[in-house]
Amino acid sequence: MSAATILQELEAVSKAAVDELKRVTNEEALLAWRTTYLGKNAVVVKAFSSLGALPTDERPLVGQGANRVKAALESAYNERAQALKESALIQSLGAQALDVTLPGRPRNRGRLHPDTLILRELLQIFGDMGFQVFQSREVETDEYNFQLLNFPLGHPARDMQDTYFLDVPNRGDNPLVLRTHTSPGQIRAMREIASLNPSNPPPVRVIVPGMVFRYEQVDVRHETQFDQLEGLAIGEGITFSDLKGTLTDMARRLFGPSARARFRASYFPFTEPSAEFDIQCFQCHGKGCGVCGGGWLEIGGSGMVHPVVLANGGYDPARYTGFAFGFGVQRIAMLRYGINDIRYFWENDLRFLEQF
Ligand code: FA5
Repeated sequence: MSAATILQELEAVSKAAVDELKRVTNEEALLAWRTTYLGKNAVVVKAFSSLGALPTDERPLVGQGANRVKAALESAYNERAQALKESALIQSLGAQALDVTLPGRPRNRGRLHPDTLILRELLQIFGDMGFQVFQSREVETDEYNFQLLNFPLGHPARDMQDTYFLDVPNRGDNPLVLRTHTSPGQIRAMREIASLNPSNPPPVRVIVPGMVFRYEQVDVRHETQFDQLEGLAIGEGITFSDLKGTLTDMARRLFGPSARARFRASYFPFTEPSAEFDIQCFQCHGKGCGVCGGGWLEIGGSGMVHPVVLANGGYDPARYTGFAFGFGVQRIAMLRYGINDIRYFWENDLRFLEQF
């Protein structure tokens, strides 16, 4: 075969190979293509072995031509192999994986529950005033939940807090209950602190946060399970003014200097005198609406610790006085964040939770 024929054949094969390569869409066909056009029987490989039969002066021409075609075919092969690899990757990831114009997918970030947020704020406020956190138990005895707080057996004031009793037999007049309020923590804190020095008990300044339970009709303001924050200060010379000053300061720090708060005479067996503590409603500003009823939202009860309770806690009522308060934490969060229904707190609806 002459050099001219070999070169023509190389050109034709090269063109056919490149055309065919365009139609190769999978790895198997690609390998077959490689065997045909670059394998040991390929035209380009044979062109090299035919060099010896050519006249010496034609060999460089054919050698260079064969090298050029071989390099072009190898480069076309590599390019196609890479393209096939990429399209396989795209398919395995899904077509949109490479749509660089799509906005990023935001990651869901955890956040604190409004209850936790408000509780932390309250702990900070009372911590600044020198109150320490005291943790009390959720399952209580009737004795601590009621009797030591001056609710004797059969006392009508027990009806103020509908109670969940635990079905534990043989407990007589002292059944186990889910605590209906955090006030039993008053007795437990007093007894623990008094026991440090029974003849000269140290002053008390504690707050008791925690879940409480009541068998109640659920509505916008009432849940069967909610948080309270109890406060207790015992010492010599503590008066009702200290209570007012403490709670008024708390209200200003929580709701701002223009917040309106009021004390309203009330009754609790374990405080005397007693007062409810109300904050003006965020929704109607005192006019009265579906959230508050009468323009004010009750956030807690308070009063001077009853002498019987002081004595039950190990403090001589002739020497010591004290004040106590107990707030509904969700009620405070409702006011602080403008939440108009207490049921949102435990529904776990992300549309609610994501707002905090
Ligand atoms: C008490 O529980 C008293 N232990 C408070 C107290 C402590 C008075 C110390 C004096 C001294 P009361 O039942 O009013 O009081 O509840 C206190 C607060 O808990 C209420 O003002 C309200 O903010 C909240 N609360 C009461 N019931 C519910 C309920 N079902 N759901 C949500 N919050 C409630």
